[in-house]
Amino acid sequence: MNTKIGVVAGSALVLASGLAMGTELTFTIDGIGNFGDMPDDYGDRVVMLDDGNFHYDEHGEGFTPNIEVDYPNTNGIDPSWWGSGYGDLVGIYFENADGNGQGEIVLTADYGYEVVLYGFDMSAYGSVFSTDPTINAVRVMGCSDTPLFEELNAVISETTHTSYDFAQPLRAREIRIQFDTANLGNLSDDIAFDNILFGQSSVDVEEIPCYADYAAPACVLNFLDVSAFLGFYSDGDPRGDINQDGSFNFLDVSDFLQDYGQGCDVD
Ligand SMILES: [Ca+2]
Ligand SMILES: [Ca+2]
Ligand SMILES: [Ca+2]
Ligand SMILES: [Ca+2]
Repeated sequence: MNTKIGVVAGSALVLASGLAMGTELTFTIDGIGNFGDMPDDYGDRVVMLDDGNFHYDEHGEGFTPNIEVDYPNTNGIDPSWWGSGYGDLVGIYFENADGNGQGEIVLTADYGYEVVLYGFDMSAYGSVFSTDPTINAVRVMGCSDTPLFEELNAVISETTHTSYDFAQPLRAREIRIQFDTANLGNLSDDIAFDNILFGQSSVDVEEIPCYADYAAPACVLNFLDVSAFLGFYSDGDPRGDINQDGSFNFLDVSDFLQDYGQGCDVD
């Protein structure tokens, strides 16, 4: 194993083995073939290892019923599946649009939860590279503009795989795992993601970053969040009692407007 961030990875796994680790996206999917579109519901609200055609792994108790996974396909991005040939990984995510090279997997937690990212693997398609290729970047973004993790000029194994293990797991309401392989030109599609290992944890109500971000899209405040607040407020839902004093009045509206005004550039 070609471990890039691996100095403490071993101890992190030992430490974490006694904790809830959650779900691992292995991209083991029945009935899909090379170049197949990555199914957008693979990874959504995982509660079991084998769910129809979708198969997962996990490294401890607990799954991720409050997290959805998405594979963006805007801006010409073509999220796709491949069987083997990317290093030693089998069943992988790749971005099939030659020359685009903007791979992205998005994990979004329900309101009151956060995604906990432990790590993932990457590899390069062995038959087109004679040495391990260097790509522009591997990056993990949260809601803020500041990356939670970034490696520029990352070297990716074409023989085995390159592991990104976070001894201190990355946490955010929404986590976007990205690679930028545009520097590879028409070989930009020859880089893979696999074995995305993540969990979820609930966030104490006083600690919720961007409290007003009730509704999808996460990390963005818009009229849907306002509408959700008004619904909670008028229904007497505790989420609308922002100052948590048990009553619903102008103080909650005022707190909402203040939170809303602060935006969501925070993790
Ligand atoms: Ca999904
Ligand atoms: Ca796999
Ligand atoms: Ca929102
Ligand atoms: Ca109140």
